[in-house]
Amino acid sequence: MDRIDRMRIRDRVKKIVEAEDSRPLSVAIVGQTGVGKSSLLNALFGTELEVGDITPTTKEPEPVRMKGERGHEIVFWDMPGFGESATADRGYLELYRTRLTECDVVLWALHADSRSVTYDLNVLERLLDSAGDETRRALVGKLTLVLTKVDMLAPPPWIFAKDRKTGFFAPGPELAPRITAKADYFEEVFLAPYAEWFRTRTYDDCGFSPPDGRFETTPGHVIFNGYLTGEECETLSREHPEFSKVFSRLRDNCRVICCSANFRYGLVELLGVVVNKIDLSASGRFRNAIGDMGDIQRVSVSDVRSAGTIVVWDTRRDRKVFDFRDVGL
Ligand SMILES: Nc1nc2c(ncn2[C@@H]2O[C@H](COP(=O)(O)OP(=O)(O)OP(=O)(O)O)[C@@H](O)[C@H]2O)c(=O)[nH]1
Ligand SMILES: [Mg+2]
Repeated sequence: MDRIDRMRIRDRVKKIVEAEDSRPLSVAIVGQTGVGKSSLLNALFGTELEVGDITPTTKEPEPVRMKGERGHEIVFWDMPGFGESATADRGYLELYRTRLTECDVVLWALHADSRSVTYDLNVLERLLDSAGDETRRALVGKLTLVLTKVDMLAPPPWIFAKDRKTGFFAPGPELAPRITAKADYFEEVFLAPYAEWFRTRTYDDCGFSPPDGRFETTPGHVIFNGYLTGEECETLSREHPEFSKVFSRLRDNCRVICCSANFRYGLVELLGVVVNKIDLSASGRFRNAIGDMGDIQRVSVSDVRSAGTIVVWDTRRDRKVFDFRDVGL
């Protein structure tokens, strides 16, 4: 490659980055009513989106803005949940269709403590049914599955690792593999059926050269046509360790993320996947913002205490024996 060619390529990459730099980036969070979409955004961004304990709550798409460097931002759209009623769903489906086309990433939220995906898959099919092959490919490639409320999974305990007045939640030794198994289950039943429609990309930071025909490269990007399973990602990384970061980012594009808004669990991982998935330059623009966000998973001791639910009552003596909220943490 001569000097002129190299300059041409550099100019092209610069143009792509500049074009993407000025493009507004957006993410939609969708899913059934009550799965915890608004709560998750509140946990991520400290917003006060309305949250409902009993009835469907979000009725209109609500924007939440995440600021990056130099004034860049990603707009997260909190969407109304489907499953409220047949009439409401028809309207929401139209909203979803528009938003899905416009957004760069679609977070599809599912309640972790459930096994049924028929209703959600039905909605996804209705969104995709009128789409031609290219549109279908583009839409499926945007999907990231998020399991919400993992704090409700059994068996307990969750561990609160405390330092001074704050700490972090982590699943106990029996629960951690169950959470992984849950993620695998949902990947199998929700994402794997769409394997042939997946087309994801990441930035190229290592001079990637395609190991097989499913990979493509464009200046600055690596594209993977297909669905990269965890197993395949490991095999590829073993065979081509110099490209392991690219494989792992491509794998992240189709991985299921497990979160809890209440325990502020999985939040950094979720944002990392969103930013990687968005585009080549978003990673640079938002890397620092995410770096600073390690603390968003911190929970204050007073919040842990007020979330405490166990009270032991001695019925013979008619008095309280134990109240978690009284425990000195
Ligand atoms: N245990 C637990 N409960 C949660 C969590 N996130 C949300 N909830 C509860 O789930 C219920 C519904 O939460 P929302 O955030 O309003 O759910 P939504 O998906 O936005 O609902 P719609 O706006 O109707 O679509 C509320 O009672 C929340 O307190 C979580 O991480 N853990
Ligand atoms: Mg809501």
